[in-house]
Amino acid sequence: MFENTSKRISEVFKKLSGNSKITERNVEEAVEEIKNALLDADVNLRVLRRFVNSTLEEAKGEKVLKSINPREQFIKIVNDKIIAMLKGDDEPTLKLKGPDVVSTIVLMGLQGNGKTTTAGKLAYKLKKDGKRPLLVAADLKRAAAITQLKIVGEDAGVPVFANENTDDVVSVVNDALAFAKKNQYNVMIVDTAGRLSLDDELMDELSRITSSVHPDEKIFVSDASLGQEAANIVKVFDEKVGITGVILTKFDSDTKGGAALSIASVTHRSIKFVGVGEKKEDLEQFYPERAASRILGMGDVVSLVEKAESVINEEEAEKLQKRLESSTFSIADYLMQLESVNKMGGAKKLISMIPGMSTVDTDALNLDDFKKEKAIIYSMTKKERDNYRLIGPPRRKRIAKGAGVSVSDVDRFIRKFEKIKLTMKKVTKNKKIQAALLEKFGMLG
Ligand SMILES: Nc1nc2c(ncn2[C@@H]2O[C@H](COP(=O)(O)OP(=O)(O)OP(=O)(O)O)[C@@H](O)[C@H]2O)c(=O)[nH]1
Ligand SMILES: [Mg+2]
Repeated sequence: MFENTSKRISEVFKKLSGNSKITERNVEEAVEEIKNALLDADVNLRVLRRFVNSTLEEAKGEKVLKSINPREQFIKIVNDKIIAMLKGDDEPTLKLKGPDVVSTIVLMGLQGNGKTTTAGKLAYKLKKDGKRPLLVAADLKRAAAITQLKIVGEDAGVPVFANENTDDVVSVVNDALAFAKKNQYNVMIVDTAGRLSLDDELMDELSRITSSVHPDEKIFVSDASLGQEAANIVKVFDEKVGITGVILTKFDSDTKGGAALSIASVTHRSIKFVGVGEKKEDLEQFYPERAASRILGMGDVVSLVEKAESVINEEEAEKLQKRLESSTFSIADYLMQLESVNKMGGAKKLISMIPGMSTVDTDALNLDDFKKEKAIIYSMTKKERDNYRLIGPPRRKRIAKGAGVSVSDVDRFIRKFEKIKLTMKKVTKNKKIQAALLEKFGMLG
């Protein structure tokens, strides 16, 4: 998502940095190129026109062009405009009642867009956040829907309220509410039926549910790969049933991002979460600011640091920090970093979040290098891992043989490690950033 767009936009910014002064013409050209990149990402035309006009209006002013850092000013303006494009009227967080009252979240949307899967992810997340969630099976259209929700619920460790002997969804949801109150659940997540198209029966059913239980959140679940078409569908639902926010699923798929880029501006509703895979953990809060910096190719430093934080625990980071300071950082430490990269769910994902790395073509990155490095390290003795200076030519030969690589592969790895060690000594004292940087070097040499 956004990869291609981000690559193109960072090219535009890079081109600007070649000029000592920026002219009106430069700005016009840059905006035109950004516009084309966004157009190819399938952004709604009206949204795009607003973006172009407001960016030009601000960026062509004297304040920008005559400033001492016109390029930075320009980037800031574009960044602000993209954030505005991605922001709905509400905050992207869920608005739920206090812990002693039952809140209700109704998930709605077209068939196969990911409602049931998202219900499970949301239940899992809320449970982790200390809530007592209850899943409610209100899809009585599809025979297997209840069974599917039960499987999802079991996986998330959250109970499912269902009644197989009725076709009255409103009574199911009301019974679920009574059940939740009685059993101290404090948030119901209602999985509703999907339809192939926008039909009155679906809207009517949803309206009856919502006017009966007055949900705290009415969330439209939409497949991100529908592109800007998603925005139009959301609009219809909002007009007919009323929604409070959107969850975009299949963000991990190879979509261009048009849905994410258009929904908020077209509907004024916020994207609250994005689904990034099929597993229960694959739901991320959507932050317009972070998405904007990713789109602009500036890397998502905050997400990166957060990710690094959750994987590398404080104690490990502390130890690492000490070693870095005393310059005893060893290959064994480096291996620890490599392992945590794997824990983070793939190098490619990570690379895209590192500032300046969005221009790296991740497809061309040979991730087998990773495996190779690991094999090399595994062929070292503990002493060698602790002190790489021991590794002279005979040892290199032995290691190469053990790892099934060439001696020059080992040489290259040692050289890279030396470089990392040197850089690490110089960089910031912030241990989270250090950990993040380590990974960057770990991958890119
Ligand atoms: N890759 C990926 N697949 C997803 C994501 N969310 C859902 N899916 C997949 O999309 C398919 C449909 O998901 P469901 O949750 O059954 O969709 P639904 O909206 O409940 O469908 P109906 O109940 O038939 O209307 C399943 O194969 C899911 O695994 C996501 O974020 N990423
Ligand atoms: Mg479903």
